[in-house]
Amino acid sequence: MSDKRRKARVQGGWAAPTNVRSDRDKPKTPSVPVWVGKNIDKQSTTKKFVYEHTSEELRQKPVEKTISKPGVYDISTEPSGFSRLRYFPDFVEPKIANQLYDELYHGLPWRQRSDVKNGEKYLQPRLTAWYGDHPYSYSGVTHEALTEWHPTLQRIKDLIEESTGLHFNSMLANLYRDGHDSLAWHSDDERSLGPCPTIASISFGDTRTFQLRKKPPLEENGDYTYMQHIDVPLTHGSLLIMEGSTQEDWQHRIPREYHDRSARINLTFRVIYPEL
Ligand SMILES: O=C(O)CCC(=O)C(=O)O
Repeated sequence: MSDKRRKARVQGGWAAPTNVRSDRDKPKTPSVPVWVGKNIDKQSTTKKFVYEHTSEELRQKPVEKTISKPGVYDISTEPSGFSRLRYFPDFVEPKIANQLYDELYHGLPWRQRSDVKNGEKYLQPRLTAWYGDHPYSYSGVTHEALTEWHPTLQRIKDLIEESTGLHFNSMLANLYRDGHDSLAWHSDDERSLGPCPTIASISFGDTRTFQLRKKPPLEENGDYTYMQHIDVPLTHGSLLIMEGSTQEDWQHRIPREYHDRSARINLTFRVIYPEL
């Protein structure tokens, strides 16, 4: 019998149940169990490897939400009160929205302004115009306001005020020339806006995603990883109203896009209290 076949028979013999094996079937060569000398039947003295999840790994990021339907959304109720969004995607019908977009695009004195970050001045990645009775300061820069409301702005302001019962005395206009233009994370929480400001934001032109993220509690040391994020695709003619603690408890931004986008205009109507 060849070596190979003998080995095969011996192995087959080990595989058979021991109680039915006759003497004849016993392996002819004395064989040593393969585990002898390998200590696998002895209690291990070393600690067995046990995979332990850290509390960090078990934390789940909250599922990102998207708001695209009309409605009133209470996005959080703490710590400082409720934060509420009201969304009206079809606030201005498309034909009128086209006309308003053209008038704003060609009629406002758009300029690229600077912000200051960590002591350095840099050009904002968008164009702006500021209207109202008072100057406005944010990101370390004070912007003089145009006090003479452009007729198209006055028309839009009237429309929003009549529909909502709210009143505004200031407005920041942003023109995002294409998908590369953006607005960084921030809150509209300047002192001059007072506590819990209500801000009405109307959009014309290409849809851009307005993103919100909940501010983390102190113990998170500014880490937003596990905080709730909400996307609101702001469409042509849509109106979004931010109320309550939205500025205190959330940040928002318009991120840069990696797909082609055409221009978009956004107007945010606010109330400025110069005495604050
Ligand atoms: O463009 C937008 O929709 C957001 C504008 C905004 O956040 C702001 O003007 O503070």
